[in-house]
Amino acid sequence: MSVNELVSDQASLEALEKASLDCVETCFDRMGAQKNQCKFGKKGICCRVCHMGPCKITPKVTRGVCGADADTIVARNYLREVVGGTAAHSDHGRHLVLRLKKVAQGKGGGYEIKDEGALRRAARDFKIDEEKRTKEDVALDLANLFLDEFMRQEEALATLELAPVKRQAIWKNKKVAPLGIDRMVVESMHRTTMGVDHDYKNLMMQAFRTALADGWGGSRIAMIVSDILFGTPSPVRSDANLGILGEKTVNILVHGHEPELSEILAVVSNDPEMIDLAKQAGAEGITLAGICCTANEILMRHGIPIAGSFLQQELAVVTGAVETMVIDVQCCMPSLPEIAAAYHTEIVSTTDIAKTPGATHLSFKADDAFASAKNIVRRAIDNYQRRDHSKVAIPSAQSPVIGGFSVDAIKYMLGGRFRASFRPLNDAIMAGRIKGVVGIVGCNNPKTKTDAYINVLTKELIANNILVLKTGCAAVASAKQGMLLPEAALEDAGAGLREVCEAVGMPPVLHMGSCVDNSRILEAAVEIVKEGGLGDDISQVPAVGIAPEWMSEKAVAIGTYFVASGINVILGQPFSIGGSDNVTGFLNESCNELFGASFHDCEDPYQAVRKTLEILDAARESLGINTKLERKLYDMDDRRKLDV
Ligand code: SF4
Ligand code: MSK
Repeated sequence: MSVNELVSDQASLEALEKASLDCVETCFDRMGAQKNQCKFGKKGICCRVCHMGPCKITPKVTRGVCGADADTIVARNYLREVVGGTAAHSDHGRHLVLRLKKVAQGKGGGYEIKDEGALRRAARDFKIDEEKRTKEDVALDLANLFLDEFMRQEEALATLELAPVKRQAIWKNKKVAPLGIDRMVVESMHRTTMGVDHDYKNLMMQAFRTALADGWGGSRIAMIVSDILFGTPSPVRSDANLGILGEKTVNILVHGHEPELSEILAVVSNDPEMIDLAKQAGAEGITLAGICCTANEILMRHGIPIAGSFLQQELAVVTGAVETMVIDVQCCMPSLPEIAAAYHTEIVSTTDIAKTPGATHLSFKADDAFASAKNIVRRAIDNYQRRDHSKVAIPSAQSPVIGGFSVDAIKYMLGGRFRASFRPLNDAIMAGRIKGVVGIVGCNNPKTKTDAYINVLTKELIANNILVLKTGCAAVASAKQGMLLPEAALEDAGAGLREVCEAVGMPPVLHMGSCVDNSRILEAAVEIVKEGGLGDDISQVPAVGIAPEWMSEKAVAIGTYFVASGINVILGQPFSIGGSDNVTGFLNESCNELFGASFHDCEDPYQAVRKTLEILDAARESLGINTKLERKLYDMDDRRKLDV
């Protein structure tokens, strides 16, 4: 395959060509080497939960040794994927809550409560008395409440109460309201081990229950606590793509997901003492940039540039210009040290739960965060002197980007300081200027040309007057194309969406953050419901979630909690469930009756646009707003009648 068929953007193209010249193998080569990937795995009909197996299901052999059929095996495998995603997001959340607790106890180790307003708002949401109390006292109560969310044995999660009451009732009636997050993960692993739960429907309901513990529990908690500790994001301008690497600066990349270390590195890399050291080493300064979701986290809060997305992690090293790549958890390829060995780059792993052979392990001590961060920066500066300039080729491509659209920031953009609200958005949807809202989320996957589906889809949606919210690597894909700028509205958006974006000065595609920030999309959906005029449950809002190029178990969990929350989800490649018609029918059809939403497979972006329009039109039809109406203002009386 030519490199043009593998990647979309010029920087990746150039780096991939360089990798080939440097005889460096990347995931694109390894994808090719995999040739025909396992058909049984793809269909979800390979079982290895006990050692009478592994068993696979074929037309002639319809049961495993124990008697499990395709339905049981596919449903068990699906639930285990949801568990993997839920565990990843939620463990991230747990680490942040533990940090908040230490900060509240005065043992924060350099961290502090950056957004007291966010803390007090969260406290009020969970009925914690915050008036006339110190922020530390309030933070301690909130941290304890969140820690209890992981441990609850018999009570449903308190965070579910952030959803509209109608949605909460659906979860209760269908018996999918999750108990403690840890309990859900443990119970799901128990139920999918040999000889326990064999009823595919029962297993699928547990998948929804576990995913809800992620979206409304672990991920939501991670997001709330990040905002309290590191600040609630607001719009900030920066740049994206490999071209942000400095020819003459010490380049440090932070890669992974948890923001604790990268937050401190953002400060330390600006420290005059460190910049002086870099100059003494012959560099002009220090460039800190991000890969994957850490990039999204530090872009949103510090305006630090994005070097690239998931499939650019190896390509960044191939530029030969990276002194240090700091990795923590999730989406960090084990191939990195081998690629780094072809250059001078040092891969530094920082968390004891995630070690990679060949990487230098420098255990990050959050209690002494500045010392840990300074040590990393000093090593990078030392390493600059080992850079082989004959091996350096930094692609020039980069695009400006605006990130930082938390729900608070969107409210502010729409209504200004004194009337911050979603009202103008709801009115625009009701009047037909905006057809609906779509969240485009998830990863890249070398099975398809990087970013191609995501970016065609994004352009088509905004041309159809659909406001697009983005997270994760899908957001980075659009950032690299210059689509996360207000100017994009002028060029690509339909007339109605353009009018709204121009009036408030916001892009038609909003960068809302990292993987755990998909819970911000749920928060936005709730705000739309609360604002009134578009139904009293999330399932009534003209909204769709799309994961065009997903690859991770986390995306499976995210899609599952979106559907359980009432948002239809379109997948660019189907889940590994094709071996069971019953499980496929359950996810693609039956769960509509349960949750008012289901999954849809659309292999190409144009099919996805058609499906999105169909779903949005149906939602608008049921709301009675599928014609261009005179603008009707929703008054206070109407709003009071809302049961949300
Ligand atoms: Fe085979 Fe059943 Fe064991 Fe799975 S649980 S590996 S189907 S015997
Ligand atoms: S980093 S999970 S590749 S979005 Fe969150 Fe990107 Fe997907 Fe990882």
